[in-house]
Amino acid sequence: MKWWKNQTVYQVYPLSYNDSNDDGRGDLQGIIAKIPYIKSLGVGIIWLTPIYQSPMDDNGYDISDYYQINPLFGTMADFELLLAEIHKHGLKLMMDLVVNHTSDEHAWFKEAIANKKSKYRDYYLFSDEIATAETSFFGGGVWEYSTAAGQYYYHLFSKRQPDLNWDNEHLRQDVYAMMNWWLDKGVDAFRLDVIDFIGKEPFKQIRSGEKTHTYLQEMHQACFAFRDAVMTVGEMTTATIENTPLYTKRERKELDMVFHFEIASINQDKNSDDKWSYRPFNLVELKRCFEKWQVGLHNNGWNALYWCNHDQPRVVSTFGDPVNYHYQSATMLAGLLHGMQGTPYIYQGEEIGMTNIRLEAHEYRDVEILNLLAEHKQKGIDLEQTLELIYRKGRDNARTPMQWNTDAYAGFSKVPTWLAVNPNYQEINVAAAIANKTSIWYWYAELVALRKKEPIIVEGDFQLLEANHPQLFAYQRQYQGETITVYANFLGTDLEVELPCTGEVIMANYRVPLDNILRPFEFIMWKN
Ligand code: ISL
Repeated sequence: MKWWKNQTVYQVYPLSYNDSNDDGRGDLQGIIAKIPYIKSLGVGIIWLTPIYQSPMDDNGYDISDYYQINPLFGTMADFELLLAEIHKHGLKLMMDLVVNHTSDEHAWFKEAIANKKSKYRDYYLFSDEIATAETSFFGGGVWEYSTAAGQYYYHLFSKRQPDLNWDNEHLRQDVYAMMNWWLDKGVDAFRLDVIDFIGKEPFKQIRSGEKTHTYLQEMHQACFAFRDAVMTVGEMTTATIENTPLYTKRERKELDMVFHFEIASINQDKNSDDKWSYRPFNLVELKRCFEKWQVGLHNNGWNALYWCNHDQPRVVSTFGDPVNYHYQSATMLAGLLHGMQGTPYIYQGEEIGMTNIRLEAHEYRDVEILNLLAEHKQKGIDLEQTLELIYRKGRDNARTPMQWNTDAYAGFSKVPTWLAVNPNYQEINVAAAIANKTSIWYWYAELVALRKKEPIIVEGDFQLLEANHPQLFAYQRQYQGETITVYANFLGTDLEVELPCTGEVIMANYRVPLDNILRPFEFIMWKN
């Protein structure tokens, strides 16, 4: 069995985890101090979002030097200590790799625009005209004029994130050399940012073409094949159940697993690729979507299971009820996901049920939100209306500082923080969660432990029960004569339903189940 199959990943967003040097922003020494905390949750792998040199236009997803640590976060010595401490605690480190694009401050790009003859010109994508009407993820078109270059360059994300030209072989070799440099240092895993786009054909408006597979196979040979056990997860907005096995089937030698977006975008307008569009989610559709991926990848790939990350609003705010049923809804949602097959990802603060935040327009920091505010202002759209969209889906919901205790700034820092702390830190914080044996935190720890203890959670198949029920989320897992059955009330009202009641209750967020009724957000797992 691959070493990560029964493990859980814990995602750290360094800017918001723990500030050790009182500048209002998190850093590597801050993370080092919290490794025992992370370890205590039982997880096996820490995923760090980018900590490389960066002007921070997109909080590190705009890298200006792949070989340097951003001084904001610390030094290379701090990084090496972090890695050593992670290994000392028996944990593994997953680095975030952003190689679809760089920062416009990367030396390659600076040379590319300064000198048409430079070999780096072809590391990026230039055009004499606006070649396509395609729009970028963060608003506006994908072609931006550079006066220095005298041409337009292509960017799928902010205009400060020019896309790399993966058709250039030298670029590819430079990237592989850099990846090997990190792997030689002892990094155990990579999360590959928007990796489906490396096979783009910008002039044909194709973002994820066949070439993505060619390059991933080449990368695999260059960086992973000769090493024991590097774990890789590709983030792909274009992943479907049909194309995902092509990335993850072992014999194809590409990646281990993929983050798809079908659950994360379940409350988005189906006919629109605008993430801000909204359509209330439908439980039957949500269940069917999970079923499709659980059944589709069983013995045919591997799921990356997540509700939350640094780009998504907090799950308890989206699907739960943080006001009336904070504990019940957070634990129900966690139980559903962690009972499935795949590798679960916990995003910092999810383990204590951190929630969304409502800020004033000037308090937002995310480039995507700032672009939206500017665009809507220009179009004359009412600010209140724009803020409603941001409250629901804005990425800063996930990026507020980690809530450690009831001290000023939630114990994250001693000074004003780069992004506001959620005022609910007085109730929702790690110290309170640890002090209360029946908190969300202990529920997560139990789920993480269960995966290590029960092969059925790792290996079992998946069968959705009562598929068309509008309020009940129920499923069964089977493996070698054992069965796990899960029943969950997805809403905040009582639900009369016949419960299976066979076997032993192994997880129950109301502890003692009643007969044939599920209370608001009640979750029960039986084993027999
Ligand atoms: O969150 C999204 C838009 O709101 C997603 O579409 C997101 O842009 C997509 O998931 C890609 O995300 C990754 O690459 C981006 C970076 O901003 C995100 O933080 C990262 O997770 C560009 O590097």
